[in-house]
Amino acid sequence: MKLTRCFTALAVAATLSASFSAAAREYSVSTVLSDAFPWGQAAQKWADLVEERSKGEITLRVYPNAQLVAGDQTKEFSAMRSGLIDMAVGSTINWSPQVPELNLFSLPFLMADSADLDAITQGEAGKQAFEAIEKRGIVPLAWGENGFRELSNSVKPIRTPEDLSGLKIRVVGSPLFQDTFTALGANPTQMSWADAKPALTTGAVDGQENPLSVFDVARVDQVGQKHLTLWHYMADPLIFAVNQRVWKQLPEADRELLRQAAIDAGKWEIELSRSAEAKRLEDIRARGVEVVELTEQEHEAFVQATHSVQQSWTPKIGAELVEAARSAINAQ
Ligand code: X2X
Repeated sequence: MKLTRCFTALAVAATLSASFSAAAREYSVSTVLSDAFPWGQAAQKWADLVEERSKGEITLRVYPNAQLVAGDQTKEFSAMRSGLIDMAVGSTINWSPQVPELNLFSLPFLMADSADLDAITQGEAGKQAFEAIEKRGIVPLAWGENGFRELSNSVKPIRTPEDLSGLKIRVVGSPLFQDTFTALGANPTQMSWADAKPALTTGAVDGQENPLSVFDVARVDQVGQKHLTLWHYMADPLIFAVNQRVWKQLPEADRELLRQAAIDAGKWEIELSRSAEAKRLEDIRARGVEVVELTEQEHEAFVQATHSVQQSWTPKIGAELVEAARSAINAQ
């Protein structure tokens, strides 16, 4: 009798723990852009690799369009920290309100090209950026990429900071962008990506800034954005990351699996994204968008006009981190 009861109790416990672990095997992954974009594809690749390598034991379910935070992309990091979201593939821009160090990547004209970006993410500065994320309760695993952000508008070709004067430009909700576009004489307006396209359609704003992949896939040309200036003023890397409590509950082998899959998905997506740029630009031109390529001198005028932003934001980001990034760039 006693033995039977004991057996029953054990069986119940076993069933409970099996169903608990089965339920705990699905995790939510937040992204801002869907798998029509490299960003969403990065998250899906992560999910596919994890599914395959765990033999179906771990499922990452991707929720695009910042839907887990009702479209408010700058709340994604907090939602992940509080456990409302298990994991995310997020942009440094969207997480920078909670992790000021991530504004590093938004400093105008700090990085000239992909080599500069890689020098930062793959070196000491990248390590410091990851430590800053970790300190705030999130475990960063790997880098991906949204891309170098270019400037578009519906009014006129932009070749000089003066051309931007008074133009209403939609920017993401990080205060640094407010400062950059104010320094350029524009009239910046913060709004989420969900609100950006309607605002461009109605003409509530004149312009926006996003990587070529976003301009191309979202068909930003169709909402009147006929002028595109290639100024490469900054690039936002993506970061694959996990809530700390979720991470701590995982067995070591699963952590390793998740981390390696994120690293592999990130590398895959960065390559995919970069190799598609030339064709995207060609397609954008073919749709009748007037593309402005700046001369070195014209480019330099934008660098000078935003110099004050580099200075005022360096202490907020951390002088040591900015210095590490600059030496990584210079050491190439
Ligand atoms: O909102 C944007 O511009 C986007 C999609 O690029 C980001 O989430 C940073």
